[in-house]
Amino acid sequence: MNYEKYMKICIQLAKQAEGEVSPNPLVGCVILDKDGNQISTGFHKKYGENHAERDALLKLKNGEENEGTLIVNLEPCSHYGKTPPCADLIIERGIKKVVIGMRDVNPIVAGNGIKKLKDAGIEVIEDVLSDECKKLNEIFIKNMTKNLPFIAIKTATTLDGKIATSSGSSKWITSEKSRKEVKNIRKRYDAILTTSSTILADNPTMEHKKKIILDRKLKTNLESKIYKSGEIYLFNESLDMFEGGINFIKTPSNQEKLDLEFVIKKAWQLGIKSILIEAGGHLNGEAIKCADKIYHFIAPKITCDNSSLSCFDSKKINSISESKNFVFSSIEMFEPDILLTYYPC
Ligand code: AOF
Ligand code: ZN
Repeated sequence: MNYEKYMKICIQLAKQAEGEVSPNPLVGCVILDKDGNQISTGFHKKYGENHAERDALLKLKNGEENEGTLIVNLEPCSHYGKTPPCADLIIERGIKKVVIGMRDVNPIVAGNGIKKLKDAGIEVIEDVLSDECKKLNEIFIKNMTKNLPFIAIKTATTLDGKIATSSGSSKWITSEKSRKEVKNIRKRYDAILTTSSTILADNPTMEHKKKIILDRKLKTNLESKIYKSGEIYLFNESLDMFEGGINFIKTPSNQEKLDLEFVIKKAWQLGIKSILIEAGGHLNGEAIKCADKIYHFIAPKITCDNSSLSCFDSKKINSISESKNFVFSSIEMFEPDILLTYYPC
């Protein structure tokens, strides 16, 4: 039986809820009857609502799932949370085989769902398209295993890695199609993060539900477009208060640079599970140390300008062996640009 085909459907279903389920995982489910015909699908649509398995099973009313197969990208849960355990419902409904993409990394489930199913005599097949399933839930995995938010960086450059000319001209390096895709990427993250330099240079709107702004010396004008919508977390060295709809968060002062680790830990305490950094070369150069993923749009342009601004800008290194290494994950066209996605090694 080609379960990979159905696991791909689970992943596609799960992705429909991107941006809606945090802090929970993205989960999709397919059910086959005993003859292998697809009879139902489901997915986890919104935080607090039915899990994918329950969503798919509850659509079936006449017992046609009896002795059937359930395919799901994450191990079914075994705990009483917002809903009763999915493993119990699967057993109750007489499913004979469960095909899983990856084990749950949530310590309250972690193997217990599989054990419950096996104890009830259900055959369990594990690790079908496990790499794809882990990628789908990379945020959830980082959160559960490290107790920290997932950090992604988005940048848009010319072929020579530049984000603006030396005079600051940057509109527009990438195409409208690329900029539209940025909006889709943003949706996957709880918060976006940017800096005073970016706000002062571009006065961007950056439509998003949560915005983290690094402005140590409070140089930005609170009338800037970015402050007009969303929940604002303004990290600075002088104020610690909530005023005018803005959460001012005081960071340690007398440091050469703003302590990004402090910001990330504080964000975690505030319940932020994932952050998309959209800033300039200096912050990116710092953030690269703690980044989990990079989205890099590249336009087919070359500035040839030796003092134009680079997308990752930090200390000088002497040898290529000191550079940070990455693995490419995907390459997509957003005419005429490309989007390269890569991960630290
Ligand atoms: C989901 N959706 O489809 C599956 C999940 O907060 P609760 O009670 O909804 O439980 C969340 C946990 O349930 C989650 O961390 C994960 O371990 C497990 N499975 N969660 O939100 C789903 N299958
Ligand atoms: Zn569940």
